[in-house]
Amino acid sequence: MRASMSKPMSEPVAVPEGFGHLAGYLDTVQQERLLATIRQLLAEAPLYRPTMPRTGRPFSVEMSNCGPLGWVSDQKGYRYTRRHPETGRPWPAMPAAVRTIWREVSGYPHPPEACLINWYGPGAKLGLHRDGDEDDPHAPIVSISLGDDAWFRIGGLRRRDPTRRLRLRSGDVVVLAGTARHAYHGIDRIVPGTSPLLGEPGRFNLTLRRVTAPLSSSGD
Ligand code: MD6
Ligand code: FE
Repeated sequence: MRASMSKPMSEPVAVPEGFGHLAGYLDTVQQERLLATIRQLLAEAPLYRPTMPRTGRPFSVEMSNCGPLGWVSDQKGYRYTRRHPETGRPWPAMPAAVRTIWREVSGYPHPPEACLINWYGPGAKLGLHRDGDEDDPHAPIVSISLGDDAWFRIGGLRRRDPTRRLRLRSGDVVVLAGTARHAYHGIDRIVPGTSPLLGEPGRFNLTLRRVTAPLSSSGD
C-alpha cells in the first residue's frame, strides 16, 4: 500500500512501570486550601530563580521548598540544603495536607523530607531530567499540580528513549515509583489561562521526596 510506504504511523509509547497519574485527586476546595498554604509558605521562603550547574544559566522556573531539606541548584551543582539560598533561613515546615497526600499515595512507610515548590509563569518549562539527587533510590516521588494545565513529557531510562506527553491539570497528582522513578521527564510548557484557581496565568507544582535512606523501620 502506498500510504504505508511513506511516513510510518507513530506507535503509542507505553509509560514506564510505576508511573501513576491520579487525575483530579484534589477537589476545588482542597486545591484552594493548599494554594493558600503555599502562598503563606512563600511569604516566609520566597520564590527564587535557580541557576544551572557550571553554565550559571538561569532556570525559567522559579523555586522554593518546604520541609527539613530543600532541593537547590546553582553553579556548584544540584543538592539538598537545610536553608533558603537567599534568605539563609531554614525552610518552612511541610504542611500537613502535603504529608497526608504522600501517606495516601506513595506506598512508602517513611515521611517525605523535601517538598520542592516549582512556579511556572507563561513561557516557563523544565527540560527533560531524572531526579537522582536522593540517597534513597527506592522511595517514590509524588507531585501535585495547581493552576494552569501543563504538558508533562515522560520517556524511559535513557535520554534517547521515546517519550509521550500527558496533560496535567490542577488537582492532579503524579507518582513516579518503580522504573518510572528513574525515567526521564519534563514539562514542555504550560497552557496559560486554562485554570481560574490562581487568579493569574501560571502553575505551581509541588514535588515530595524522601532524601535520606531510613536507618531502620522506626517510621521516620
Ligand atoms: C512538574 N515535575 O510537574 C515537574 N519529578 O512541574 C517533575 O519534575 C517531577 O512531576 C519527579 C516526580 C514527579 C514529577
Ligand atoms: Fe522531576
